[in-house]
Amino acid sequence: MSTFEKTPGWLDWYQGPSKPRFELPAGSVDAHCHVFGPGDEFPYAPERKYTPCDASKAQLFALRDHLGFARNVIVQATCHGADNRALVDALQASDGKARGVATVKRSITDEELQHLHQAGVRGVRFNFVKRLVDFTPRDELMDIAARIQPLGWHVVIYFEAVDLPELWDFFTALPTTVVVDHMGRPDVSKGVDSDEFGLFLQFMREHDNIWSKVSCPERLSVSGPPALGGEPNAYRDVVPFARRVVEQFPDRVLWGTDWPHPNLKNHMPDDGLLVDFIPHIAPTPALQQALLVANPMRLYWPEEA
Ligand code: 0GY
Repeated sequence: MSTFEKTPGWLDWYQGPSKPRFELPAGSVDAHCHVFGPGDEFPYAPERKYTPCDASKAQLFALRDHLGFARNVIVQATCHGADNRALVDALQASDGKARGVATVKRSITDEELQHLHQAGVRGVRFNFVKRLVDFTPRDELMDIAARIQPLGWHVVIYFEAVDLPELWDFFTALPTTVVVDHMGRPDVSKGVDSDEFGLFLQFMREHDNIWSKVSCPERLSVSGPPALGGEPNAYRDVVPFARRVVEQFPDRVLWGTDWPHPNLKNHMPDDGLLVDFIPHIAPTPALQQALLVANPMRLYWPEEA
């Protein structure tokens, strides 16, 4: 139990997730998840915008095994700022079954980058969601991108759909593979044929270095989860969005649980149900194999892909 006090209203991750009905292909990768602390061992960053509950590496690895994943990609959460110690600790304890995406500052040394690489980091995350981070100047981010490119790393970007027009030129100038978190957070109430989502599809169509995570239906959904014991197709209003991205760009999509689900305000998803969402967005075995195995392996374990 950490001595940090959680943000008021903070929802803890779901205990006792169901066993998914969907059987994941062998070698599946949960390509977006986090560890939080534990705060007493890896203190949360002073500049954080929220204080979470603890979510340890052991708890993440237990969830991986329970759901049937083989590997994880652990993404540095903003509550740890640019202090990647909890991430590195989890990677080093994973027995090669986890790779990471870090947050770094321009001041990072080459030795520190090498240390992260050896631990299993393969990307950096640039966050543009204003409720999560303070502004970082674009020239600083571009410098970081240039530093990590020779390591074969990529850049993960997190932003809201309304901000894509303003960020477009910066994103398309990045010299690496670029992975968008959660489809650029579309407003699903606007519909899959909206100009806003059309712009996102255009963004991917015109730039073949841009990939997308088709994750986080629980974050994007307006219709929400099923009622207890209700129909299994949870978060159905997100299905057309994710399915369109999967079908149009089958070789550039990734999927992740987003465990332990930071900042959800009205419900906490059952991770087993989230896995059951996958066949709705990737309806064929070939699409599932690409989404869950071939694509993440190419990006994070290219030596084994
Ligand atoms: C996510 C989403 C969120 C938070 C973070 O690093 C983070 O704090 O990514 C969010 O609040 O939308 O992908 O975990």
